[in-house]
Amino acid sequence: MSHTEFLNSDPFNAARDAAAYIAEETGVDTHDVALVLGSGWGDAAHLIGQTTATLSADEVPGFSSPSVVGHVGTIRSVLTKDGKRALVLGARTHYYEGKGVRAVVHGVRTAAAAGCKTLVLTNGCGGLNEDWNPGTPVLISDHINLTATSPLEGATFVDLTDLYSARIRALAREVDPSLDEGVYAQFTGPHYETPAEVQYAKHIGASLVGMSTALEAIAGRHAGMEVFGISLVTNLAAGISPVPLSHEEVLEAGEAAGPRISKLLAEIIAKL
Ligand code: 8IG
Repeated sequence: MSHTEFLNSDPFNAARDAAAYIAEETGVDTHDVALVLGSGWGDAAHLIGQTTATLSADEVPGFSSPSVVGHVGTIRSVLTKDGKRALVLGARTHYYEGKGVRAVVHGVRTAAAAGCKTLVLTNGCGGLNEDWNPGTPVLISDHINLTATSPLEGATFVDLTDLYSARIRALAREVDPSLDEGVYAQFTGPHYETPAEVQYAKHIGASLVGMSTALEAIAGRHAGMEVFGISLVTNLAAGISPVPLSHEEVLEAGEAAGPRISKLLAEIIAKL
């Protein structure tokens, strides 16, 4: 059976299998916190602690290699200074890859099955607030799921009030009081929004636009984890700035943000 067939035959059983494989291969029975690294965040986990094991995602049951360059296909076990075990998922599957929602949330369900009580979701996204220069990290306070789908199937009525932990957002602001908050709208992509779609997102209350996170957050809440989300605004969303941003500028801003977001992540995780 292929990884995809295995995953689709029973997603929760596949997550338990993946967690058992991770426990076996890392030698760590229970992980405490899971970290999903989005674009721009690939190097941000290095200050969290010491990597004790690195697995290639495609060897873990139900996972497949990511198709986007810049999304590292590894799963790492990291030991923090205060003894927490972090599971760092560098292998996000995006909805636009067409592998289905079960594949999108498999990493999150695996993290829950591996024992993680906290889920840290990071992403790179477009910003609607002109004050957010490329390279600005923004806390996610809530989301709008524009994918027209859900990771939950059947009559699974999960409450999403306060989905993004107010407690952990407060911890993040203790680390960096200048952090702003925003509402993240998940579009399906893979195309970016038109300026009209960005205005629509603004009218319905979004201030961040991207192609991930919301579906994973829902699966995380369903699995009983405390969810924290943080975006790196890598560009102003289409039509927000009168001046088109140069790709070079965006990359530079992202690079410049590296040390700040690395330190931020490590300090937030230390406070959990
Ligand atoms: I990086 O402007 C990044 N990812 N949907 N829109 C959407 N996704 C993104 C964007 C953006 N920038």
